[in-house]
Amino acid sequence: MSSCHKAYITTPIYYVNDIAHIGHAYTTIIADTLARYSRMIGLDTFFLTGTDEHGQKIEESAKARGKSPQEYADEISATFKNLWDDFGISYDKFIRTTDVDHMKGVQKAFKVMYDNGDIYKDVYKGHYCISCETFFPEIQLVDGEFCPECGKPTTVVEEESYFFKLSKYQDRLLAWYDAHPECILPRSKRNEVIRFVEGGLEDLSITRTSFDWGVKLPAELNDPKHVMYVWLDALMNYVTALGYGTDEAKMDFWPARVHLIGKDILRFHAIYWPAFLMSLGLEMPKHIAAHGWWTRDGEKMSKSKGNVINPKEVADAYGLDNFRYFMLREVPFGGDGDFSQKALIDRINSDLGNDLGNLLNRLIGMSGKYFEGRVDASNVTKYYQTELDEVEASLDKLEPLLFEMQIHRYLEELWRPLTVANKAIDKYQPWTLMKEGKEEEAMALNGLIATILAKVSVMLYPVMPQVCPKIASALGFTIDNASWEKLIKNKRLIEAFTIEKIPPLFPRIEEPLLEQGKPADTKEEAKKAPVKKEEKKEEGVALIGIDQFFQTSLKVGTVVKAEEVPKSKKLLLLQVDLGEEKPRQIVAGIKEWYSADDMLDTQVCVVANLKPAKLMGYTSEGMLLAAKDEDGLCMIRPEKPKKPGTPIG
Ligand code: ME8
Repeated sequence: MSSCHKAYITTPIYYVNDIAHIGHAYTTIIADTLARYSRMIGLDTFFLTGTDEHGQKIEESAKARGKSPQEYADEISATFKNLWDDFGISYDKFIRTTDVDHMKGVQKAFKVMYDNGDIYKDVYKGHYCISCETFFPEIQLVDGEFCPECGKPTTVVEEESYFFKLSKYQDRLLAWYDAHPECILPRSKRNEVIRFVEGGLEDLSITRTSFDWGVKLPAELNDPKHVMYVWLDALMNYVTALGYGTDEAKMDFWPARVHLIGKDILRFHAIYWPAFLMSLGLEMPKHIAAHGWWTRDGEKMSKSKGNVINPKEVADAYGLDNFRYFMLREVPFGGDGDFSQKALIDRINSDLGNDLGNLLNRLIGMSGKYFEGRVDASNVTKYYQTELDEVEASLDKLEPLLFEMQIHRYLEELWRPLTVANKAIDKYQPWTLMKEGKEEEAMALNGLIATILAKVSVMLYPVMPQVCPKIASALGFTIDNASWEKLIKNKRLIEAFTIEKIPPLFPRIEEPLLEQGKPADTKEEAKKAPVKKEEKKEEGVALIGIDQFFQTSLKVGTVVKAEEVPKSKKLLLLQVDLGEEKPRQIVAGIKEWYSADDMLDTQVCVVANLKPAKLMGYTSEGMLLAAKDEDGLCMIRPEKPKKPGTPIG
């Protein structure tokens, strides 16, 4: 079924309980780069992305916002799609797990697995982490209660459930890993997976009865209280997007060339997914490629910490292609990366400005000064064969590096021809050649530089799809499959052309473009940003987007200690448990209405991601929500007791 002329490339489908941040952008940009490369070299390419919209987590998030799950999913899914459209991501399909065809396909898959005896009904007893949508055996829990992945408390579940016979596939999975050393990339990750599977696989609970927001079982099973486990539903997207179970016209794209994922979801993709595929009688994906984690200032990014980097802000400030280059060049695929504006600026000024942009400027200068803008590469081999050989040797290494996901090495290797070019100018000195009357040699040098720039811009295009066509246009050609064939596959020289002067592509950046040496705090920005005239207002307050709202982290807390702030008429000093390692100290101006005793052991609603402030010498690490009118002030509290740290939204 598969063909080596086809390339099916996927990203994870993103949960709609969060707005897109640079982690999501990273995965999507890598996938976009691979898709663009595949198309450029003439592969029939299908690039899939989308959103994951079912499950308990989404149902709860929607409820907390007073929305139906569908309404809520529609809103957030659109924010992902809009961002990718804004970024020019070249996806061929944006799937949503609430699409009718997807749901039909999942039901079909369930039926196939059921009919072939891989699904049975039993009772599930164990622990479930709603945040990770994952079941954990007791032995894996931290302190017998907390999720080993995200650290949040798990819920004890005892309910009737259908199970998938994962254990049955243990040996076949191990045989697959063994026979395909490149099935999981980077290869080191494959060993982790093998060790996990060798440790023994338990059957997997694949339905739930305690909530409703999911795909129902096939009607034939006549068991309407069950909905499918969100991971079964989600993983199936990779084949339902090609029409599995409905219109199977695109199934000839299967198997996937690569499923791009973050390392957090490797187990689902490298163990559950292949086992499901085996049960369905479908081929295995060629590669599952797991990249590392982006942190900010060394910390995991999360909404509650308020340290999420908004990829749109970074791209708007620094240029989308520069941002793409930085992400792909800075971090070895599979390794973790820390975002800093300094590193981004260094890459732009050094790699892009000095090495690439300056080379183009030098070529424009030389051609203009000596040859009225003409560039002719006819005599390059006569004078500069050594340089050409060196360039071709580097270019030959590129494609395998890309398909092995060594994208940082791909870019590193792609920079060698630029070094060859810059060195050649310094060594042969066109001004000296001209002085000595060696015009032919000087023109050949021009041709060499133009050829190198042309080849580099073709191979850099998948990473920098906006900038490279500009370079190509200055050099008189267009980047497409035909120019790739000529310049890269057939190793030809650039055809004679007259160079076009273009403004510098990478103006030097002297200092961080986003506030405080880091991306601006969106809330602060929002306060400062002038409200556009046409923006609607609600009672004099500017309307904000849902993503701006999500910048605020609201949580339920329990007051575990309360005392008066000495000498203050207004302030109480509270210690509030937000489900974190230690309680937060909050200084609240509520003493006129509540005594310390009134507050002790009560629940409150807290703004959890405010910058700490000092009040009467005490640091306050949050703010309580309260309502005040002419009759006084009252606290806003959850209607029923909730666990400390429960998000409000
Ligand atoms: O897991 N650094 O969705 P999700 C790097 N719906 N990458 C990051 C990141 C970070 N800090 N944060 C997120 C799900 N990602 C499931 C997937 S697929 C059948 C179902 C990226 O919204 C990374 O690719 O939690 C990670 O795997 C993905 O976002 C998780 O997105």
